[in-house]
Amino acid sequence: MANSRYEYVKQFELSDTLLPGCWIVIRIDGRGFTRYSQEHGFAKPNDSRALDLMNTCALDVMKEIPDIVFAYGVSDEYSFVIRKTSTLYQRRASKLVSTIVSYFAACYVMNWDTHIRSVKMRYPPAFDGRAVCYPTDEILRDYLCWRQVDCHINNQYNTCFWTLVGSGKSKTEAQNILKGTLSDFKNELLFKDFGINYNSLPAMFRKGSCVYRKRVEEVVMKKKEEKKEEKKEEEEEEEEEKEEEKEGKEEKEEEEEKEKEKEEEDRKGEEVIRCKFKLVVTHEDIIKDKFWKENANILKR
Ligand SMILES: Nc1nc2c(ncn2[C@@H]2O[C@H](COP(=O)(O)OP(=O)(O)OP(=O)(O)O)[C@@H](O)[C@H]2O)c(=O)[nH]1
Ligand SMILES: [Mg+2]
Repeated sequence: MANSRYEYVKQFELSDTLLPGCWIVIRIDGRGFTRYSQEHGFAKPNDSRALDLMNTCALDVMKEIPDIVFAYGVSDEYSFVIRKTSTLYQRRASKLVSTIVSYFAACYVMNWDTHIRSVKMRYPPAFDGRAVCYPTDEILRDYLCWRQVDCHINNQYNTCFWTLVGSGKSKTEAQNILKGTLSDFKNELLFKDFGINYNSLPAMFRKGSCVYRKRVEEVVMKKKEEKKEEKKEEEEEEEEEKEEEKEGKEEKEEEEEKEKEKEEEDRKGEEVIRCKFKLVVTHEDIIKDKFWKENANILKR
């Protein structure tokens, strides 16, 4: 088919293909969520319903795009890690970012009522998004550490800030008390003045949320499966027996069959462990090696 004379405009579309062989992280962030959370009466500094809603949306995104191997969320942001070898949308940044960000926002609206039942959504949420490539596993892990450390610093500050405000201090007074203070001071302030043990606060607030496919072991009773197999086998055996009768086969073969049957009989009721990968949301430390050793499958993909 002949090209139209307007086809030349395609030359203005620049390539935005992301580097091959690198991890791709798409980070999305709620637009103007300081106001959005106020308008919808989110609890300060953390609203479990709003965070659960974000996690549900992240799960939905991961179900839709299997090339995402890990996601980490905190506050109004989520980072989605796409596997190194992915060729999804030919690794075009704009396609990847716009698909993930729009799907996430749509899921946020769709899932709102399940999580935030008592509040009517007053106006549509929006998210921005960006794509960044990380060339090695180590740098990817450092990226995720950066986000989790950020989660800790912000959460500890916000917990102190809102506890002080809740105790009657003005926002300026609370700011001045916390200005330039270190982590230990904040922990002590919470404990000594308010009897709050920071480490006993919900892990979702302190550690953020991880979404990934976890290797889980499932105990399956072999008996159930065997019943189906046995039925099939019995039918096949009957068929074979007819054939053998016809062919006049020797008794030896019949004995072998009986032996086999006996062995299978002995194995009935055995518990068999099957491995499968299940999408989970957890709130754990992703800075230490432990997590990555226990879930080595994530970075292998
Ligand atoms: N009350 C409450 N607010 C939250 C919660 N999670 C996120 N937020 C709000 O969302 C904001 C997220 O920070 P930012 O992304 O830097 O601020 P933003 O207003 O979204 O601004 P832009 O991202 O630049 O558009 C926080 O400052 C909080 O005000 C929550 O669980 N409870
Ligand atoms: Mg934001």
